[in-house]
Amino acid sequence: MQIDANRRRMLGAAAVLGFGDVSRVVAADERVIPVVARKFIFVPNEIYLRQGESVVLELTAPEVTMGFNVPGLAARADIVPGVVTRVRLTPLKPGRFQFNCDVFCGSGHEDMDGVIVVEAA
Ligand SMILES: [Cu+2]
Repeated sequence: MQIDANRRRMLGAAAVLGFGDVSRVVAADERVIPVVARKFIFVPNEIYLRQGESVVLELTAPEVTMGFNVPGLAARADIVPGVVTRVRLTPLKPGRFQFNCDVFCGSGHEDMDGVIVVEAA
């Protein structure tokens, strides 16, 4: 099917580059990790992935609009209340990648951060 072919190409590109993309679709074999952004913490704020594993973060923000930014994995998204924002990550290198909220959400915003730990396959 044409859609499947396009989707495979997109996933292939993501796998080569190791970037994150904002997606509406979750494949059956992908691990889904819910992440809640609240004033002023991400829950969880430590996320463990395996090198080469494709996962989808399901981001929600119950209070106000938040940002989710992982510069080391080239992934970022706005998280708007009432909307589930999905970000696919396929990290190709092990390491520790800091993430933070990059949308000002009040005093305490500066402390909103966390880490994605990618374990070697
Ligand atoms: Cu913030």
